Amino acid sequence: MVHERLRLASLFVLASLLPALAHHGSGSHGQIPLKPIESIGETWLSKYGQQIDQPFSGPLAFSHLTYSRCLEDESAQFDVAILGMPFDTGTSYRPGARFGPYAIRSGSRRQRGSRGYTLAWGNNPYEQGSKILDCGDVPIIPFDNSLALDQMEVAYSTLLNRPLASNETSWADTSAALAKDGVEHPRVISLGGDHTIVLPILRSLHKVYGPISVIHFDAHLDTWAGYPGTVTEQSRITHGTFFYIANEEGLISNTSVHAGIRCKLAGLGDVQNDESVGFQIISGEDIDDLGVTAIIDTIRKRVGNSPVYLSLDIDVIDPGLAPATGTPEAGGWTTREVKRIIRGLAGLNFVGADIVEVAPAYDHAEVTGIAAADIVHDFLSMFLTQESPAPRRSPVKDEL
Ligand SMILES: *[C@@H]1O[C@H](CO)[C@@H](O)[C@H](O)[C@H]1NC(C)=O
Ligand SMILES: *[C@@H]1O[C@H](CO)[C@@H](O)[C@H](O)[C@H]1NC(C)=O
Ligand SMILES: [Mn+2]
Repeated sequence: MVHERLRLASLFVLASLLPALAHHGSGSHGQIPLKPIESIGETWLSKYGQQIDQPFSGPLAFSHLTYSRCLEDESAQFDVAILGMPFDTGTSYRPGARFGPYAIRSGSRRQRGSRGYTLAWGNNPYEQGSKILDCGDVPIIPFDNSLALDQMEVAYSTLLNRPLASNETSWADTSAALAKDGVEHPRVISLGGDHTIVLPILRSLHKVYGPISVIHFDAHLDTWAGYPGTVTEQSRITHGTFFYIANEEGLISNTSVHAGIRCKLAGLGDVQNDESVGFQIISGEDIDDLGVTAIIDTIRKRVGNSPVYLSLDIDVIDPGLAPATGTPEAGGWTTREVKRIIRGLAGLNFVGADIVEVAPAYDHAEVTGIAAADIVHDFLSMFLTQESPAPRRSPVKDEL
């Protein structure tokens, strides 16, 4: 029976190909025949005109956006900037996240603004009246972390303080009120880089917004006070301690929340320390016992109307679906679950977001880069959609 179906199916495929094959052979009926080059003066432009890049052609910018060296080109204006932070000298285990911005951009090649509509969100973030630019990478020094942290903070502040490209962004109503200077600031989506990059980002955001809440997706707490052997001031700053330092510096508020925690701990002392840093824990297992809706409600309640920063460590996703990361932990959330939770967070007062710890040397078939790029698309939707879409079926005919 199966065999019979296969045979029928292949006959059908063959039958549908025949006209095309015949056409190819004769080169005449129906379609436009390919004209030979008519003169030596014929150029690509005169023959083919302006073409958009194929998904696999063209320079590497996020989602085929304009790539602009915004740090140096002060005339570059945007409402949302994508900024690479290729830094990985704060990692405790496998290095390689300095290639994260490259991998996320590469994973985004099948995305583009003109095909940005998703059924899940019911909109296209590129068509909400905001100007989105790929602002390139910060050229971070790989030999001196104190210098690297300063470079990242200066770069972030440079973009954060650039005037908006337009005043038609969806967040414009509330954000001026949140900023200390009463001015609306652009949003930056940072591509890490190891998780340490969030410390200079929070330092920069604090100057504009004061203490902010953090929604932190991660397998790990990243609130530890230090690692054994980190005796100098600089060595205290790592991808597992930056939130502790951020709290010491008064950068974050005590209404922050983790989502997806499942790493092994030294004991309950780690949890007490985490609380004192300002976090509430939603564990990886909570998704089975509470479900995504309760997780979304918990996060929303915790951060309320405060200015909020979202930081997503790719290791929150199960290593089976996102293997390319420095400190993988078994038993994580699916990409779809993470996307669902993000979709439940629209309308909060987001002041920025990042995705970190993508280390493509450990990837297979780009699965991690593609997942990360897809989540960046969700960040854009989250920033530029006023309210989370209601749970719904795919559009039925009368909705179209
Ligand atoms: C946006 O609004 C601000 C404050 O009202 C104004 O100074 C600025 O020129 C406006 N920018 C654009 C692009 O309209
Ligand atoms: C945060 O700190 C303030 C001031 O100390 C306190 O009133 C509030 O209850 C704390 N909130 C949480 C969620 O711990
Ligand atoms: Mn982390």
